[in-house]
Amino acid sequence: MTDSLLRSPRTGPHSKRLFEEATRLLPGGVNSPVRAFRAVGGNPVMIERAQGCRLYDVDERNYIDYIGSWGPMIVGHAHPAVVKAIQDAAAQGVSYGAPTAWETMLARMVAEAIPSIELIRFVNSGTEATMSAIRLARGATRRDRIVKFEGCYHGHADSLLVKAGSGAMTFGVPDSLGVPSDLARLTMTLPYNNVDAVRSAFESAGKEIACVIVEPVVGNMGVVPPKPGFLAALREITAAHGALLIFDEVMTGFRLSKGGAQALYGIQPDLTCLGKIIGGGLPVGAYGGPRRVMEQVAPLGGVYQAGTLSGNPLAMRAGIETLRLLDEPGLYERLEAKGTQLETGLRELAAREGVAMQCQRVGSMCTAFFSEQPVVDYQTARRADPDRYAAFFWAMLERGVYLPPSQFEAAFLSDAHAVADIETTLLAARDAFAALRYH
Ligand code: HOZ
Repeated sequence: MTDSLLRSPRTGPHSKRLFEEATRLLPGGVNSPVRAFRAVGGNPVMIERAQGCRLYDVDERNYIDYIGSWGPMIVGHAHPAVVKAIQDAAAQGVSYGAPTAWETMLARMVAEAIPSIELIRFVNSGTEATMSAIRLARGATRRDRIVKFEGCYHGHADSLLVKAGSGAMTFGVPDSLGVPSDLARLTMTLPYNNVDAVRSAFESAGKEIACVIVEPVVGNMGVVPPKPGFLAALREITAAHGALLIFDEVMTGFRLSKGGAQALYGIQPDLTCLGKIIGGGLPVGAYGGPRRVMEQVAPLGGVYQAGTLSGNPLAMRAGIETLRLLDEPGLYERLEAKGTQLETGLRELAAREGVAMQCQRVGSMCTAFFSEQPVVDYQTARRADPDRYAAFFWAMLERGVYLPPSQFEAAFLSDAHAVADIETTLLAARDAFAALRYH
C-alpha cells in the first residue's frame, strides 16, 4: 500500500480497495495525474456512475459534482437525449474510418456558432487540437517559435509542456522531463495578462514567431480572467507581426457563451481549438479557422495531420445532441445566475469566517483561491495556499461536494445543478470555512 493510501481514512472502503488495485496496474492508479488526488493528499473516490449534477461512488456515497468531467458535461451527466444519440450511433457501428454526414453536421453547428471558423478539422482530444494548430501555424507562417503564457495549459504536446498549468503546475513539473530542450527553446513563455511582455517579445523576435496561443480565460491555473484590453492587444500585436493568434477554447468553447470566449470578449482569433463540450463527454477535439489558413491542412495542403478515430460517429452524435441542448432558451442566463449565487455565497461565507479567499469566476467556471490577493497570472496563482485548499476540498467532499482536487483547476457548473444544489453546496461551505478557521 502506498503512503497516500495509508494517509487517507476519508474515502470509503471500496474506493480504497479498488484504488489500491489500480495503483498496481496504472501509474499512480490513474490515467491522468490530477485525478489521483495527490495534490490534496489521500486517495480518490472511485466513481461508479453519474446522473445530472451528481456523482455516485462505489461506496454508495453521492456528491454534487463541480468537475463535470473537467468541463464537457454542461447539460449534466447522462442526459437522456445525449445517451440516446450515443446508443443509436453505437447500434450502427462505432467507427468506420470513413466520412459520415454527422461530421459535416457538427462542423456546420460549430461554424454557425463561432464565425471565426470557416473550416474545421475534428481530432480526438484537446491536446491533439492544440498540437495540430501549432503545427499549422508553423507551416502557414514558415516560422518556428511560438509564444505561450506561464500557467496556461494546452494539453501535453512537447512544445506546449513548458511552464504549463493544470497537473504540470499542481505537481511542480511545469517543464516536463522528456521534452527535448531544443524543442522547448522554441517556446517563449510570457506572464499572462502582461501586454508589455508580449510587445517586447515581438520587438525582439517578431519575425520568428509563428503564433501566440492563449486560454482566453485561463482555467488551468484555476480561473483567471483576462484583464481588460489583454486579448485585444494580443490580436493587434500578432496581426501587426504576421503571427497567428490561437485561442485555446477547449474549456471555454460553448461554455462561456455559444460563441465561446471570443464572442464574450469580442475578439476574433485566427485559429480556435475546441474539445470537451463539442463531444458531449466523448473523446473529441477540433481546430478551425479561416479557409485560407485551414486549406493548408492535408489533403489540401502540406501540413500533415490524421487520425483513425477522428470524427468518430459516437463523438459526433453526442456533440451534436449536446450543442442542440445548448439552444434551449435561457440556458446561459441560468448558468450565469447559478454562478452568481455560488460566487456571492462563497464570498460572504469566507468573509464571515475571516478566511482569505478570492472567488474568481467567469460564467459557469470558477475557482476559490485561498489567497489574500486576486490571481492575475502564474506568480500570483503561486501565492495561493494549496494546503488550505486541500483542507477545504476534504471538508467539502465529506459533506457531499466534489470539487477539483487541486487549487489550480477550474470548477464547472452545469444546467443540471439546481438552485437547491447550490444552496446545499453553500451549507457545506459554511462548515468547511468554519473548520478552516482553526486549520
Ligand atoms: N488536466 C485536466 C484538467 N485541466 C484533467 C484531466 C483529467 O484528469 O481527467
